[in-house]
Amino acid sequence: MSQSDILFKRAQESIPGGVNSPVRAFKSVGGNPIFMKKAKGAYLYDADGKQYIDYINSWGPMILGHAYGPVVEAIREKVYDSTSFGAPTELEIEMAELIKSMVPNVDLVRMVNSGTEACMSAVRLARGYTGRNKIIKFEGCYHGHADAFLVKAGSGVATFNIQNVPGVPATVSGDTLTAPFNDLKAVEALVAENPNEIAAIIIEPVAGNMGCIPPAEGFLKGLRELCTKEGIIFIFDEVMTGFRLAAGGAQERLGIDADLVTYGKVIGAGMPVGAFGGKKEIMEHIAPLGSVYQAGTLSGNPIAMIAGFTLLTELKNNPSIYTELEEKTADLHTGLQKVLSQGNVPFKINRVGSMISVHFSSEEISDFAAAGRANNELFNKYFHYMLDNGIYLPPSAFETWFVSNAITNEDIDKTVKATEAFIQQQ
Ligand code: HOZ
Repeated sequence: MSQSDILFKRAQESIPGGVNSPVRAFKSVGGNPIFMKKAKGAYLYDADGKQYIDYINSWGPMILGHAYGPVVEAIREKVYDSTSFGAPTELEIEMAELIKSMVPNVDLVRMVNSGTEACMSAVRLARGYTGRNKIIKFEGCYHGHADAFLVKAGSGVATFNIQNVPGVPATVSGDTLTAPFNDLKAVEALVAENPNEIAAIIIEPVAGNMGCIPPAEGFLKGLRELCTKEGIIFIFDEVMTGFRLAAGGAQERLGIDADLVTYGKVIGAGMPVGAFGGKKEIMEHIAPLGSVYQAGTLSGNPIAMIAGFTLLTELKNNPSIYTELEEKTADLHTGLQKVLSQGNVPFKINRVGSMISVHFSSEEISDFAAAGRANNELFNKYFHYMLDNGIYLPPSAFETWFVSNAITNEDIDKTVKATEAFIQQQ
């Protein structure tokens, strides 16, 4: 029995399902989760000491790899000044100024503690600002686990095929309308059927919770125009794409401005942080300036702030990081494309920057339905083959892979070779 198996058995005695977030449970891919002990750079080390090349990277934030030296040092120095004040600090101003300098259409930004909180608060603000209740989200997009978002959601909700989440009142979920990702006409129809009732359209500009799905040409532009015309707040959930796809996130990379943007784990360098920000005219409705109430004792926590501030400063000052990340992930893409093409199994690889995923399917994967029609049983086998070979992929086809800049050419070669060996067996 491995240490992970022993720990999993013990964990189930005191933690629901043995895990603190469902996608970690390996429930859909089968087998027991691997318990991690430490990580450095591109590698994870489990409780048995086995090394893995990491393609999850804490679901995004480890852009420069795990235990990145300057981040570790900054935390170490800061922790002696206290782990929490519950009062304002200069560091919070510096963090807000840094975010504004990287994302020009953010005038004001409020720190929270997770991506869920950021998206939940942004939607409340949009509702408070517009005086409307309904929102539109996209099938397979996941904006955290707040009630309003657990409707046709991606990530674990899709992985475990949960149709209706008990505990979410129909009075709340009834105000969440959904459309297929990349289907502008369906959104236009929803807006026409609900005149002056839609407060916000919230979207992952590059979807990452049903595998990686890029926006189709003109889709985000069409949504932007529709929102402007109808007085709808356009919210970009950049929890995964923010500061990863470019210094200015998906907004910069795709050339589209949202009205509100939400951020998550990346701005805490993996610490529990989130934020939402946007135009002054909207943001000044948040308390204490306005009466849309939103609060948090740990918001702007000094340890989380110094970790995020250090990472974002590195990203801002070294634009070559984005070129390197792009090249490395493109090499991985090319390598996987080559070896998978030599097998007998249809497949599609989607990639935007350092977000990439493989679906075993003969059709384009441009929305949730297509992702669901792929051969996800085969993905599960692929996952385990890779795991056995020291490569840690997300334990679901309904998740994107994240590449860190700590990865080496050798790591990429190893990943491609393992994929080749797997596909030759099919
Ligand atoms: N898809 C999630 C991140 N956006 C996975 C992380 C989790 O739910 O634990």
